[in-house]
Amino acid sequence: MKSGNSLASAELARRIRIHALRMTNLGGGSHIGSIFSCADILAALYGGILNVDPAEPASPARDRFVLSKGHAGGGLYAVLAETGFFPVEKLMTHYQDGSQLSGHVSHELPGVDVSTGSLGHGLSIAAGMACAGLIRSSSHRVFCLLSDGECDEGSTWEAAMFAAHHRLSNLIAIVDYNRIQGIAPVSDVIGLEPFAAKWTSFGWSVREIDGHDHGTLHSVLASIPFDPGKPSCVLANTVKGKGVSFMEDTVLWHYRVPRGVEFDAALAELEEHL
Ligand SMILES: Cc1ncc(C[n+]2csc(CCOP(=O)(O)OP(=O)(O)O)c2C)c(N)n1
Repeated sequence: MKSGNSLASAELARRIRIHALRMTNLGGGSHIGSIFSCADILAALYGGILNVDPAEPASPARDRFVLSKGHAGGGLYAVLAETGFFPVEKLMTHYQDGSQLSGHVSHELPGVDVSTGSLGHGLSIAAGMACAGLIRSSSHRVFCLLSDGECDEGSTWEAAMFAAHHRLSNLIAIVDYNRIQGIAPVSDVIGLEPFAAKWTSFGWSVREIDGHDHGTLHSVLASIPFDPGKPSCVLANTVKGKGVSFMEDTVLWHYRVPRGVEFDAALAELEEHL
């Protein structure tokens, strides 16, 4: 049975997916599969884990969140709007000329600290923010959501070494492990297994979870840091395109724009569930 927290967070994830579907349909740009893959993680973070306040988005004490897989910006915008950082109506300007809601994440919006989208940089930025927090004895934490494709990049592992060396226990990497990149499965590009063992050997404390299970997301993310003096890594096993049957686990829906009958069918599935 789902607790109140995880029920609310599952409903938030469903709203993120519905907004993102409409936003990508209207804007004519996508990464819908990437957004659906991490919608549950975003919902869990903003639905009770992150210490953030839409009334005071720049509070020095706030937890920081870096969406390193910045091409899923539509999902971040949707959860920020749903949790009160800006009006929900603004979401429909996504991908439009002159909009603050660019396809990749823009820090022009309240609640966003870092512009992202050039893959492979987010963990380095997050590690720097976490290091600064420790130096200043601040209690805030820094959460970074990465894609598996970014773990094929050397910069990610350099940041991982830095974080362990500096004992950044206020840093949390969540990897959206959907096993598909932009044009091929991860295993065909550069395989990551044994993935958990890699993070462990780099000095991180690791938990492997189902990244769509809200109860597990909440309980694991609430138990950070997993070990004193170590950065924490959550390997979240996910399905690209999760939530719409014909989009799930397909490379095609990494960037295809949902239109016409496909849009209608996807919306019907999302509106039916929960
Ligand atoms: C440095 C860089 N190179 C290329 C791209 C273009 N690009 C956008 S998404 C993507 C791959 C997506 O796969 P993955 O990183 O695993 O993310 P997922 O959407 O599956 O979560 C690429 C190569 C980019 N954004 N940044």
